[in-house]
Amino acid sequence: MSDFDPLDDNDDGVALQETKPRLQKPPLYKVILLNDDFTPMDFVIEILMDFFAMPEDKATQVMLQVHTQGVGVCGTYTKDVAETKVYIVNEYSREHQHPLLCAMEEV
Ligand code: TYC
Repeated sequence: MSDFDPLDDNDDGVALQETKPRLQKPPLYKVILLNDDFTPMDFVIEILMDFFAMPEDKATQVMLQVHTQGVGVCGTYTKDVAETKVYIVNEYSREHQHPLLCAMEEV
């Protein structure tokens, strides 16, 4: 006959504590633009509007921040999205023969 008794708690006195599943938040990356002396300001504004969905006034502000401070943040994204943005911006700049550099760094 089976030892299993449904009226017994069948835990042999061992207390089991359930662990809550905790999801880690994915690391985030800032996509940044670097200043140079050659890329036209209008081209940088166009990049910020077209690839980072900024309105013109915000794009102008960020472009001027890069121009005066050397670096500026375009946005913060998960790794895959940041990598894709960096890639398409650098490709687009290269296709238009501008030395504009886009990069990413962990937040
Ligand atoms: N410094 C450039 C100029 O004077 C403008 C510029 C701004 C270039 C931002 C790159 O990421 C940049 N034409």
